[in-house]
Parts: sequence; C-alpha cells; structure tokens
Amino acid sequence: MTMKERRGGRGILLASLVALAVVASGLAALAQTTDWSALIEAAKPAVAWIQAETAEGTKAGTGAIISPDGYILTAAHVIEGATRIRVLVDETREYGASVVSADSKSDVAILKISGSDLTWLALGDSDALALDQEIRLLGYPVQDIGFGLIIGRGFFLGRRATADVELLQLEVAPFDHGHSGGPILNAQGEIVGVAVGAYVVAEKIFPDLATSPVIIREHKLAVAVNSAKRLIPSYALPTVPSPVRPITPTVVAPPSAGMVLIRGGAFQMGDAFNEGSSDERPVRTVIVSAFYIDRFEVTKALWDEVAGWASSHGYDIDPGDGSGTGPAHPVTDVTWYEAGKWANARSEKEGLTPCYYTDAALRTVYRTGQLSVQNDGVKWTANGYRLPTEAEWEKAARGEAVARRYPWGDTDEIDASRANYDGHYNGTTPVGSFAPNGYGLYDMAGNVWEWCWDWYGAELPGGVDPRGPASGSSRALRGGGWNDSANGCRVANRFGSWPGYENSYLGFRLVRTAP
Ligand SMILES: [Ca+2]
Ligand SMILES: [Ca+2]
Repeated sequence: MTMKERRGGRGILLASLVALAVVASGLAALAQTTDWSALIEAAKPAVAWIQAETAEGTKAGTGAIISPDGYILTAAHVIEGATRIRVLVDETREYGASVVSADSKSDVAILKISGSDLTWLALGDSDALALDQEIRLLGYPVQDIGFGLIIGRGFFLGRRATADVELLQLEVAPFDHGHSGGPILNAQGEIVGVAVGAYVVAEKIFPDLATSPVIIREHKLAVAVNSAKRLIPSYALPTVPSPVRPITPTVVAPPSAGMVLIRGGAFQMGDAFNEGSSDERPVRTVIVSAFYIDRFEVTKALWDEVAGWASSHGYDIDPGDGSGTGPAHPVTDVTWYEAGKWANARSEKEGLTPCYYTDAALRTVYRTGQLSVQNDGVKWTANGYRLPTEAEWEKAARGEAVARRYPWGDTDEIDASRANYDGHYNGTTPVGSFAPNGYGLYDMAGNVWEWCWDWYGAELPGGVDPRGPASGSSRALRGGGWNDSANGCRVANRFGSWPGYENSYLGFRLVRTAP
C-alpha cells in the first residue's frame, strides 16, 4: 500500500466529548440556480462565427449580434487587417459584413450585416458583476464551425484597467482560440464582456498588462462591456428589448436533511502556508459546480442499512464489509471499491440514478467486483450519490474560510476540543462530536480519513471541476484520521492509497451533483 508514512500520536484519552449533534437539521440551505442550458439555447442564434480574410491568411473568431439591425460586437483583433469578412449566424446563415468601427487600443469592433429576423443580445452592466458570479462564454472553434458552439463555463474573478479599457478577469473553460470576440453572458442573458483571450494573448494587445504585478496569469480576459459601450454608436443599439429573456432562477433545496448544499464557485486550493508536501503547492484557483455533501461521515448505522439492502439487490457487499465502534460512529474498513458500490446502492435504494458504471457507455451499473471505474465510467450529471472529487472535498472542508490551515475559520490551531486526532480518544468518536465548519460539515478534520474519487496525482488539481488524473495506482484520501498528527488533519493535506486498502481509520462521505 502506498499511504505515506504518518506520525501516529498516542495521546491521552480526554474526558468529555461535545454532545453528539442531532442528525436532523431544521434549516435547509437554499440556493438559486440558473437554467443555463435554456438561456444558451435562446442566445445561440445571436452568436456569430466571424471569418476574416487578410493578406496573411484567414482567421476566425466570434461575435454577438446586439441589435435587430444587424450590428455585431466583437474583438478588434478578430478582424484586424481583414480585406473581406464573412459571418455565419446560427451556423447556417451566411452574410458579408462591413466594419462600422474598430479600436485596437480597447480591442473592440462593431460590424454590420444586412439580415432579417435576427436574434440579438442585450448589453448588460459589467459594473454590476459580483466577485465569483457565474458567467458563460459563447464561442465557435477557430478551425471549423462544424464543431458547433463551445460553451465556456466559469466565474468573474476581478477587474484590471489599462489606459484605454477595463478588462474582466475570468476563470473560464473551455476557452478556444475561436472564442475571441465572443460574448460573456450573465445569468440574465446579457452581454457583460467581450472575450479577448488568455493572458498571454491579451498581453500583446494591451502592453500595459505586461507591467501589472497582480494579474493572475491563469485567468482569461474580456473587455468589460461598459468600456465597450463607449465605442458603440447609438444608432447601433436596439430600441426594443432583446428577444433573449432572462431565465427565472429556480430555488433548489437540499435533497435530504443529511446533506448540505455547497454553492458553485472558485476557491483557493492548496497549502497557503508553504508547510506541506510539494503535492499541495502551489495554491491554485479551482472552480467547482454546486454539489450536495453529507453533513457527516457515513455512519456504521447508515452503512448497514444500505449494505443490507444491497446484499439482496445484486451487489456483492453486505454490512460485514464495514466495521464501526457503534452505530453513530463512522464506518471504517471500507475499500474504495466498496465505497463506490455502496454509493450506487444508496442511489438505487432511494430511486436515484447511480453514478458508477462498468462501461464507458454507462449502461451496466457497478455492483460487483473490484473495478477501477475511470472518469468516463461516471455519469457525472446523474442525481445519485458518488465520492467527492478532491476539489469538491477541499472546497467543502474549507467552509468559506480562506487560506486557513484547518476547516475552521477562527484559528490555525488544532486541539482535542476541535477534532478527533492524534489518538486523543483512542479510536473513532461518534460523528458530529465536534463543532462543524462554516458549511455545517462535521469531522472534516480527523475521526476517519475520507476516500475521494480522484486517482492520486502528485500535481494539485486545477481548472473547472477537476476530476484528477486519467489513471494511477492510488485513490485520494483527505482529512486525517483519529490517530493522525495535527499535520495530517490540515485541510490541504493529501494522501493516496491503493483502492483495495482498508483500515480502522479510513471511511468516507458522499456527494450528489446539484441540479
Ligand atoms: Ca471492507
Ligand atoms: Ca474525517
């Protein structure tokens, strides 16, 4: 087994545990979610693929129709040097376009096509963008429009001003070369930015950026639409509202009282103290979509209930495959395989769609054997239970606290009143024996290590919804166990273990993808 050597402390058994938190929770967290797919479907006919013929060759980018009269907002570098511009709307209708205005200093251009029955997008207010606000980037691939519209998902993460323009910093993926000039949409379906490019591209367009000490080079940049508005002639703006209407957000409640909704967003993943192993550094901006997570480690009681059901429904697991000091203690001695099959059983028992399959076609539910399900064997959009990705686990564990060592936000110290670690209690404690973190999650430090989905990799996950390496020999473990040192319980700490490994300090909790 590949679990790293740990300094197992054998502490004194301390007296009283905090009273076991009652599992039933009264207040369910509510969140609003936007039906982005409906919004994008409505906006799609307003997105234009732009092909520009220049003396050097042909280049392509994206633009957005901003009025029924056929004015198109794009990036100036998309059409710079063009001798002829061809525009495809909704992937089918082709037009010749003329340049109304183009300003290379702010990288904004307005084109005009002569078309009828055009769909257009309203201009929003980029000053109203809130940090971490979710956005979408619509763009066509640069190579061939046949690949279809590419939807970049991401978040607004800050602003940078050059002498001529305000830029929005985004974390968004995918971000194809053809996204240049593409519209950044807010949840109201309004344009809040014009994609310019990744930092390295933007640096050539806006030389001021090269001297900016604070820009985060991973981020993608867009011209803030409020900056662009100054360059749009008033006659190019519509006098009637856009046919692309805002989608009314829906209120989503947690699926059960035992889970907590973690809102999607960016967080800083990794060791902010520079004290852990190299696999925790450097700190990265990671974005995860909304998900639900078990408030508690899976208890022996819950394990037995589901495993008992599973044993008579085609699964090769039963209650005896897990151990536990008592019904309210975390289940232990569960392998990664057993945890995955149990997750599927919990889904099927509750009438939900399982997440893990034995085939990439996602037809055969994983119920038996020791199978290393790969990333393409997971139905990530299913409403059933699955193991958290490392990124999901760490975002949940941090509980909105930023750059902290442990799951709590008030101190960077740990002691036996806050967590079960270092052998202070000589074994597991009932789940929820200590105060929860900022998300209301218990035992994110200590008690039992928790299996995560990812193959363990030496590099910290990054980007949007990372799911770990495509292959490996160990699966990731997080949070530290009852016999681990304080170091092992740090929220950035990473371990990996052979997926068939089991022990008395190893358990898990599950998540569900939020709609
Ligand atoms: Ca077992
Ligand atoms: Ca734990």
